[in-house]
Amino acid sequence: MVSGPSLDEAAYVRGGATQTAVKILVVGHFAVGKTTFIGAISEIEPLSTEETMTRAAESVDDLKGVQGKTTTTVAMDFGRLTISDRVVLYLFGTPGQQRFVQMWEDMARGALGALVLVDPERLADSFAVIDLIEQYGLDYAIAVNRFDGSTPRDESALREALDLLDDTPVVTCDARDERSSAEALITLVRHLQDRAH
Ligand SMILES: Nc1nc2c(ncn2[C@@H]2O[C@H](COP(=O)(O)OP(=O)(O)O)[C@@H](O)[C@H]2O)c(=O)[nH]1
Ligand SMILES: [Mg+2]
Repeated sequence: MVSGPSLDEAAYVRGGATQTAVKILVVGHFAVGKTTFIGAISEIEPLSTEETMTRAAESVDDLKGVQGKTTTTVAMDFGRLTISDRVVLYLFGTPGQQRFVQMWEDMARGALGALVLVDPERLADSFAVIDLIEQYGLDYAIAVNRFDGSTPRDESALREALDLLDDTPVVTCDARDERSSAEALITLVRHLQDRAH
């Protein structure tokens, strides 16, 4: 288990003002929208290590119901979002497939928390990633990426299916939309601040 820094410990001075750099993981299973999410909100050109899927990966990654998805993140996405004068988020998109489990060791280090993207139509696919989050002791919030045509699921059913604690925030977002994605991250940061106090 990795114990993360507190918000205050991450403070540094930039341009004469004290800013707090906060490392946040954006995690989720294959094709849940991590690259889309970071691309929608990053104020720097997002760094993405997408690579055309190899045939080998095709047999591992479940492509059912995900048409037109021909790339997968082999390592991670990286982006930055300033949410206030004081707080800058550094976002690391981290794949949730079990075969990336070794990467988590590095990614979780120094992370304050994680936003878990969830597809309401493929809830069972999120079990593995939530297990990883809990294994690394990261605080998290759930962002339900509402794909077109997906039926809105009631929150209590989703909480039960994912076996969430009562105080774990659940928000809905559209990973393509800057505003709703930023709101999901702000919900996470508030939750992390609450837990720190
Ligand atoms: N309709 C719709 N498509 C989405 C949404 N989020 C992601 N996608 C699409 O779903 C596919 C997988 O998204 P991607 O960001 O690559 O997933 P990742 O594997 O988690 O990085 C891509 O073709 C996206 O364009 C969404 O909110 N609505
Ligand atoms: Mg990706």
